[in-house]
Amino acid sequence: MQWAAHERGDARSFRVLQMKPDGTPGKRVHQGPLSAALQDELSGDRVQLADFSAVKEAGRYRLEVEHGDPSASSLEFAVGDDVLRDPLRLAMRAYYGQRCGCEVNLGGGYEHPPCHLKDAFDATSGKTGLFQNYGGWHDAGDYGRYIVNSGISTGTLLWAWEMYRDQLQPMQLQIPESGGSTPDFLAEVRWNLTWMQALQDKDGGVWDKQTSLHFCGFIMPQDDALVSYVIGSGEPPYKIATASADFAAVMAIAARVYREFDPVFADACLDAAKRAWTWAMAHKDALFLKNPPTVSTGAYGDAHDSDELLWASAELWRTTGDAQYEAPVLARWRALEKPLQMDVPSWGNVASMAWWTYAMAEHHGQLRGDAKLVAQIHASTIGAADGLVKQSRKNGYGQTLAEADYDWGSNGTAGNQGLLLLMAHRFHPQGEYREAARGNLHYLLGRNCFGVSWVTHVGTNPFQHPHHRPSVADGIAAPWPGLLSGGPNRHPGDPAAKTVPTQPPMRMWLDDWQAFSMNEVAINWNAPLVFTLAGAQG
Ligand code: 9MR
Ligand code: ZN
Repeated sequence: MQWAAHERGDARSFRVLQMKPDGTPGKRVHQGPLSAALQDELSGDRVQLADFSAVKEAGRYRLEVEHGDPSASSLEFAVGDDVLRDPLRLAMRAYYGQRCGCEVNLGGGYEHPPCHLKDAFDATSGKTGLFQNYGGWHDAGDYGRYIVNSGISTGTLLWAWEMYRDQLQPMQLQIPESGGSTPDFLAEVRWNLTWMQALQDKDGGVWDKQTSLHFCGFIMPQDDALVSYVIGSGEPPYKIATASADFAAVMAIAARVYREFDPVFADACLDAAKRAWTWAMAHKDALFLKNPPTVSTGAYGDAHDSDELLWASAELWRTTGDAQYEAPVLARWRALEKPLQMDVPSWGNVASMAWWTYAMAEHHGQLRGDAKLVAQIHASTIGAADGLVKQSRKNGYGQTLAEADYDWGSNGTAGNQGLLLLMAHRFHPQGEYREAARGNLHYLLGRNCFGVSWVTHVGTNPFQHPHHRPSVADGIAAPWPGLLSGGPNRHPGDPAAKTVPTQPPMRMWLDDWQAFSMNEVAINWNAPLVFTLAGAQG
């Protein structure tokens, strides 16, 4: 582990002090030289590195730099094998805090009664009348629920289960289902899956979202009297190919994961997945590019559904082994004009999720896929991961983000780069990929130019003012726990964010609840955080 110190002038050495139980610094346990200073372009800071990986004894420490008088000192930090365990639990439990349609009680006053119980079909869905569908997770700082974003979020979490079950199965989340026969982690994810299932029409197609027509004010969810409408494209066939394909992918994963706990539910998931896939394949032109004129909640507009269809096909094939689902994957691969390339996943681009699930598909413990394609997936993943590792070496703070990554939700990108690195680690465990993924966690949890932890209630100096309605409206000073800030954005997208003067990209952040393009929280950013926290351990 390293500590990046940004100091006024260059210093030569540092020391690590162990904190005493009374919170004062105790004995010096380590000292060493600081690296030569480097100019970090992403923050504008002059950075020196302190390598204290020799400090292995669990405990709380502080780092001091000889720097004239008085000597400069870091915030307190913890060393230990289990330092990521509580952050993992909090980041996952945050989904319970996002639940819609039921009573939520996280303790400490973070609670609300059931919310958003008035539901109806909007004309854009092609139907009219009432609609009873409570549930799901509030997407972000708003109370909308969106299939596309639910797709990548629940998909990422279920992958975390498939890959890091040892970390996740023992986790106690203190949710209403705790103590039942399904592990807490899966019970929480099922809450959102059940909501998603209700957005599937009888013909197999899936609507875009269930939200009010406009965002409500900064009020508690139970005080939001707006009707939650099922919203579609506003023109036939009303349902959406991207949403339907993401839905199919997630339900196909769920069919694998829940089978041992609830085969009836697993069967329902598989059936829903197949019907959504068939609908999406037959309606590739049914896109949701922007909101219909009557609606102004989040759009998650996406002009390309080929990546979602690829993901749905690959997951269904992995679950069933049925060649009809493999065929589109092989066809897409053979039609590629350039070598296969692994992008960092995002809500709008899930192509690499498709390739990775293809490469992980097993049958009786044997890899099932075309050996040549699997080899190409491995190689291109390693290539992309090598690029990230190289970038992290250039950065003073050791994260893998480059300048272009400092967009809306850059902290989510840091999480998804962690996911890519952990895929590389799976394909090539000898590499440094897991260490680079850990580097992104250090960055998110405090090793950044603000010395701030971007996860609420985690670390010595967590951020305080997320764009998150319950955190603002509940009358409690501290925000709801376990939520990841969207993070720095070099393209400020709201009036509060626009008050930040133009600076190096990492500095384009503000701990202000109004700055939604920099400091909102979202289920698709917490999911790769959970994944990376789970995969970085062990
Ligand atoms: O995460 C989304 C980001 O990629 C987009 O640039 C941005 C603007 O369209 O929207 C983000 O998603 C928001 C969604 O539309 C509504 N709920 C809050 C989401 C996070 O800010
Ligand atoms: Zn709600």
